[in-house]
Amino acid sequence: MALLPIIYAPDPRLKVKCRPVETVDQAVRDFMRDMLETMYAAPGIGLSAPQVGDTRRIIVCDVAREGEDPQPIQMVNPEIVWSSDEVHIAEEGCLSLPDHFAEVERPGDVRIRYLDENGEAQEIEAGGLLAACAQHEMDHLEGILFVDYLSPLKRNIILRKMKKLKRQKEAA
Ligand code: K1U
Ligand code: ZN
Repeated sequence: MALLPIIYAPDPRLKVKCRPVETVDQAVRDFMRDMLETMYAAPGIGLSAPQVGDTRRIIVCDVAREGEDPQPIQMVNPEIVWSSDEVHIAEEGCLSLPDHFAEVERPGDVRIRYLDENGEAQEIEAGGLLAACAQHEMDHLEGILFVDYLSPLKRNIILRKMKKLKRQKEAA
């Protein structure tokens, strides 16, 4: 088990379109286990491979509330095969943009097709927080961050603050 370092924006590695996984083997399973461990430690409710410097189409989510049993979901090559016309607006955060939050509008319900940790094809219908989280993570696989949905003014304020934080960390 290993904690993986999370990449902070702005970083070109967060703007890359990820490539499909060809085979779900033990190395992929080990990587997804490390991603889950990293997500729980952060703490977060989701994590995508590019956030830890990997260009494969892999995401993990767990939207269980505090006190509930964990409900980890590991998705390889996830695709949205149906989205509701109804949209939801909800506040989102991002482990690559720590301490920044904004409202994002997305389809409220989605059907997602993916390969599970055994390489088996699965389809789930997600709503609520899981729908928002899975769409946020799948955006990461396209190089899209939640700030890309904001006005240029709001996006630039957040990215400027992130650049300043990086400079301060480098100087420390
Ligand atoms: O992809 C990421 O950066 C993870 C991100 C996922 C996400 C959050 C909110 C809406 C959509 C997607 C996070 O997990 S940010 C941290 C967070 O939301 C959280 C942390 C601790 C407890 C509860 C939530
Ligand atoms: Zn994110």
